[in-house]
Amino acid sequence: MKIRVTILFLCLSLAMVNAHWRTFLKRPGSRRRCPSGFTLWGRGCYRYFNYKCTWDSAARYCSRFRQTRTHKVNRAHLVTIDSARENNFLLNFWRRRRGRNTAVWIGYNDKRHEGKFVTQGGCLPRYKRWDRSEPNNQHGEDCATMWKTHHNRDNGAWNDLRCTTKLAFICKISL
Ligand SMILES: [Ca+2]
Ligand SMILES: [Ca+2]
Repeated sequence: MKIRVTILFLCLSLAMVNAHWRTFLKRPGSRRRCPSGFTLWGRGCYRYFNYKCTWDSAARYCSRFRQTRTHKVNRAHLVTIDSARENNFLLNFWRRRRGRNTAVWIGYNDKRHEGKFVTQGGCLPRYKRWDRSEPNNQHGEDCATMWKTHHNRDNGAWNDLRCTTKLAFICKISL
């Protein structure tokens, strides 16, 4: 009888510790943190850089940032966009920071296979938001931007541009 009571007591104690720990993990900021200067949204950290860079330089610049958690390092990359919701978030994020800039680098290029846009790591995009008649590879355009034109009315659509164009960019750390 004594042993049964002890086991029951131990189980109850473990359940309480477990519940407490789960509540702690769910607290805002306790689980997902972004490095200084980055904004947390969903499962990502985002930062806008108003340095005018080629696509390659922007990608290299992003990779210097990282977020370290126990046993895991998440490195930053040029922003990738996985859903219409994220594209919309990013459009508003960019609007608040862009000043007079009308295009910003995002993390896709078709340098290896014309017309097949992939991320820095070579993955296919999970979502696309190309503007009408884009990507058009005009004069060898291989790198993706989000852009603002009179025609698209600043709706977050994407356009390919020459990778050597110098633009501001957005880095993302996927959490
Ligand atoms: Ca191209
Ligand atoms: Ca284009």
